[in-house]
Amino acid sequence: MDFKERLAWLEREHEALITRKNEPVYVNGVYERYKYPILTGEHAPLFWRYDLDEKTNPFLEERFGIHATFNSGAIKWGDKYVLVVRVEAADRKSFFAVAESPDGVDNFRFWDRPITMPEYGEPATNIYDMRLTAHEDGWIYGLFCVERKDHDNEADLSAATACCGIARTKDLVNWERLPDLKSRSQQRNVCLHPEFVDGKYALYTRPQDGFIDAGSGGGIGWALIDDITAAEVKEEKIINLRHYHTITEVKNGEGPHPIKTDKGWLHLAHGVRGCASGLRYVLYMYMTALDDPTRVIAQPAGFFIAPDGGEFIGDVMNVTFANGWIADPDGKVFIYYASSDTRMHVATSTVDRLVDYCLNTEPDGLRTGLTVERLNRLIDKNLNRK
Ligand code: M1P
Repeated sequence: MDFKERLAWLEREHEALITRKNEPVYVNGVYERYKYPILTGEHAPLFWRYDLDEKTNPFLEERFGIHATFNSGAIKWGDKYVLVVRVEAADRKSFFAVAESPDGVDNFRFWDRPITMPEYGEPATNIYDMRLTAHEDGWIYGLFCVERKDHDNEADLSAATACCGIARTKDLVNWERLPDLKSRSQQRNVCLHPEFVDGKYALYTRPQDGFIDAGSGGGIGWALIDDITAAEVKEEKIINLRHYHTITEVKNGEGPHPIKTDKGWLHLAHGVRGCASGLRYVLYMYMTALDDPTRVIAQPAGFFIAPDGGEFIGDVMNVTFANGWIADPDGKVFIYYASSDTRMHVATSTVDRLVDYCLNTEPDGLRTGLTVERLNRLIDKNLNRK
């Protein structure tokens, strides 16, 4: 193929990928999963990946590898479903880019340019996993993980620190960077609650002992912040605890900000456990009281979404992770989740179905005998059905 033929072929393949119609394939009553990922590295525009000038790139070689697209924040933007995607280049650095779809499932297409995120303090080595919140103060906030080299451990090339970066915008293009969150511990998976609580900004936090290890962190935390332009965690309480021999034994973390319903706040989170093949990341849900977002009122046993089929495979195997969902005014919910730190998927449900799932699925009894009792209650109910 000469340059022109190859370019025409690339353009055809790229357009076919972006416009491919997705199909719901897995139905458990709680949500629908879809056959194809909604975003992959190959969805990135060709003009990000290739020098399209025949004079400087006669073989039409890829000049900028886009390796993965995952862990996206989400927001409804006018009538568009918009993701702020963690895009990882072949050099392992991730950055944010916006992709939009007309219906929340199909035709996700990247905006022309990635987000140029202003720096704060020491320039970040990496930034990722933005949680978007349209706050009642009128701004859209993006809270994300900022990774820097751990200068106390220069000799260890993988020693890093994690903290929460904070930026806000009115148009998703121009971002005002605010100071990073001050906290006694390292932080990842921090998310801003959409409403003021007692007149203050409220954060879901995830205190951790080190860059990877949540250790004594205990679970998902909560902190009230006086001034978002100088945010500091002064007091932090754990609102969603981890437990031995559960899906959250090693770590957990809040996903996107909770959805307000008339029965309480619906939360989506991830839980991590260890096994012989490494860490296993699954999604779970819980609900908190409307008048007190820190009081858990329901938490179904086990996972809500776990890796399935090809989702097991990727850069970091056996991972499902979500930091974005969109609830439409008609009650439809689009759950955006990533598999194995590689690609984005969607699952669809409704507020009513998710509330029903949370309120009517029994909690984890934390030991096998109670799991069998729970199963027998369901069997009795069904076998005694008239
Ligand atoms: O690799 C799996 C995930 O690991 C981290 O999540 P956590 O802090 O809960 O361990 C994050 O780096 C996340 O981006 C990643 O998907």
